[in-house]
Amino acid sequence: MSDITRAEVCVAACADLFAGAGETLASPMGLIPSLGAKLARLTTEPDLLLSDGEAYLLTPESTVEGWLPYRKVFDVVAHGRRHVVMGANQVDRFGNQNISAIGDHAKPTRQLLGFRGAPGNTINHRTSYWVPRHSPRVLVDAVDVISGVGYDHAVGPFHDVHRVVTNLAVLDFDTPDHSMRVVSVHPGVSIDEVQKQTSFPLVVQDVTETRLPTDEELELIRTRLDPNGKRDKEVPS
Ligand code: F8G
Repeated sequence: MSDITRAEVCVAACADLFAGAGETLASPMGLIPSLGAKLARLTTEPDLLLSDGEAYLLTPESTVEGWLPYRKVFDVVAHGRRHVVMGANQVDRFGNQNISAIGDHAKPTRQLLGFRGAPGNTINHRTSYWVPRHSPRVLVDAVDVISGVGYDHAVGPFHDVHRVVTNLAVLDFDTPDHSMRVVSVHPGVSIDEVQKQTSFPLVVQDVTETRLPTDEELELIRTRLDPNGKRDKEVPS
């Protein structure tokens, strides 16, 4: 088991995001969250629906199994049986996410993707984030612009920012004031390192080590889901 890579640990951590999801639409953005959603579907969550982000529902091996055009995605967002895993240029201690702009709103230094589906996602259904390079630039005290809504601006009963999975750790907001907490650090990573790469003080209590993928999961990742090892480009070991 000593050859298990950091990328594979991250894929299993992303699969665990969907634990108990049942018949839910998974909308993972980026390679590692997509591998995680497919892995969950092949193991613990056989009813998980996998969107290609355009018009189809796909099996883990990319066979078309359903038709889900954009307009229907909005219906599912509003209905709430969806779990999106978005990226983030910035995420702050209360789970606000920024994919819109960097710097002063009146005169940003960088224009990014825009708000996209982030506001609607975060007020309607479960949302998690994937951060492939955990650093103080991404894990910021307060985001420059709020795209995805965090707990200090939470509106309505369906707001549910679940977890942040990074290349170093798994974090959540299960604290009295919903500030970010370390759930687990990946094997070989220290809590000090996670804190050093984060711009705000993290809640640290009962931290465990992120689990390793099982033999079955490793076999699926290596032979069926990502035989060419693209995962190692997103998260080098
Ligand atoms: C920074 C920082 C930083 C970046 N601090 N500088 C600089 C300082 C960097 C570069 C420059 C660019 C339902 C739904 C939808 C839909 C549905 C509805 C969604 C219809 C679909 C379409 C729609 C949202 C989905 C994601 C995002 C996934 C990633 C990216 C990224 C990188 C965000 C992390 N902190 N950061 N800079 N989308 N993408 O030095 O400077 O800025 O930097 O759900 O859409 O509309 O709704 O972003 O930026 O989840 O995760 O990978 O833009 O590529 O290149 O890093 O080099 O130019 O000098 P990026 P990047 P320079 S849901």
